[in-house]
Amino acid sequence: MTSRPADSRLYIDGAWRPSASGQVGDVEEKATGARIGGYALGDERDVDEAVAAARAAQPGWAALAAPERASYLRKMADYLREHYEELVTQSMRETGGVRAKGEDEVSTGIRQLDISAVQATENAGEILPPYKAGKLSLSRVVPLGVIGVITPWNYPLNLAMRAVAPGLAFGNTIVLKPAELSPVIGGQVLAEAADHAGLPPGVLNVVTGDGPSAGWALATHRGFDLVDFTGSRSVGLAIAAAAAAELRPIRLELGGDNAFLVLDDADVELAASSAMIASLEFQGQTCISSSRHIVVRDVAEEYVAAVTRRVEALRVGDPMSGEVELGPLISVAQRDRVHQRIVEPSVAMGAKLVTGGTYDGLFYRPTVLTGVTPEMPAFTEEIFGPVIPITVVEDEEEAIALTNGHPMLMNSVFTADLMRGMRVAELLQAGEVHVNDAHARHGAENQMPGFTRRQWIGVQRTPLTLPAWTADPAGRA
Ligand code: TXE
Repeated sequence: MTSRPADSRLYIDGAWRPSASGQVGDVEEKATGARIGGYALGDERDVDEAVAAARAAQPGWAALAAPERASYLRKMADYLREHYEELVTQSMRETGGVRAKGEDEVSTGIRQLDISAVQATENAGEILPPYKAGKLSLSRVVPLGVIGVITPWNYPLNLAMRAVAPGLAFGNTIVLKPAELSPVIGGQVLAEAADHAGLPPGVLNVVTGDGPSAGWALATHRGFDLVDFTGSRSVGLAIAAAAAAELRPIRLELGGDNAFLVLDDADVELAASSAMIASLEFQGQTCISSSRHIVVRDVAEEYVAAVTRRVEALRVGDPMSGEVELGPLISVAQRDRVHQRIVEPSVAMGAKLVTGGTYDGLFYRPTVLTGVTPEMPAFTEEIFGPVIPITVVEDEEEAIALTNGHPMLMNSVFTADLMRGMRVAELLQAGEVHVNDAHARHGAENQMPGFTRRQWIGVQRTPLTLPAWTADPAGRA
């Protein structure tokens, strides 16, 4: 264990400090409800100071040679590697994920630092074909400046790192506000890594606190060149409306109502096994979770049976105390949302509860619903819980039509014919589509936003001939 204090602090301008209010919130272990620490409750005073520190640090940070910035990132990665086991455990306790999820989260965070360290030294811009003779035209990649980052609780370390690593690598400075449900693994740990790496003061600042106070102060602060938000659609909408009124730049990554298509020629057993990952990994609390299974009638009965067999065999419990596949949901609010806003109303509207639909505390039994129609919440809402809603369609065409028209991040298509899979993938509106696979994250990690913009510079290399009227009248013939 590091010498981490019981109550985490804010990290502003290279120094650890309590929040201006002096107040501390509870960090809970999700599976047991035990208090495992505290976190400083920052507010707008702390955000103001963090923005000022980031602003002051930015020109110097951007002026460093790219390999120097990269070496700081590598040292941050070293810190995470040295504390790997401890951080996996911290993630499991704070998020309620099983060990494989914790390992994925920490190792992805490390990889993001490694990748960004390389990318920063590779792409400084281009020399462009001159648009007129005698000109040298350059397109430089330059940092946006000071970035505000607000992150969620589901993959706290790597969703923060997805912004922090490339942001820092390209010369931005950052103020990070992690989710209050996971402030240590999603905030304190990044600050520890920065501190360990000797990052210049102000380059990375971490202000923990609640959404409506620290979060909103950050989201609406005018000192940022961009605010990057990952979280719920409702908060994203409020941030977008406030930003639009003042023309402040933002980037939002919200949830998705992702689809899992099983076509008539699919390997049904493979599809059913993949469905466990697609919909139940981390209890379904992932923005890329499949929350609609759209299955062609020819294989529907077999698919429902194959999925149900697997779901019924899954073990749900405390990830720290034994072999389980599913841990607790993150909060009572999240559990109630899944049960009262998705499962119960869908059943009331005619969906059949094949298995699950019950809970004990935060432990929700994985659930299969059949007979789901496009009007039901199980079809129209992002679920963010361990539910597999199955909708039967007649053919591929109907499957594609029903899939599109929803906000989607990632889809899966199961078919024995890879060319057919490619063709269907091209017709789907998701940013990422997997054929015979789920949650594979092909390539997305290597294409993280770097928070950069282009600056074009044109230099006149040869003597310029200007029109006569621009000449000094005193010298005119
Ligand atoms: O998210 P919130 P919640 C979705 C998913 C889930 C729902 C609820 O649908 O069911 O969100 O999760 C900060 N101003 N996703 O309630 O509230 C908050 O402190 C500024 C999808 O936890 O959006 C936290 O740091 N900030 C997502 C962050 O916003 C505010 C992953 C996310 O919290 C704020 C998680 C405010 N007024 C949930 N209120 C994904 N895309 O992966 C809260 N925050």
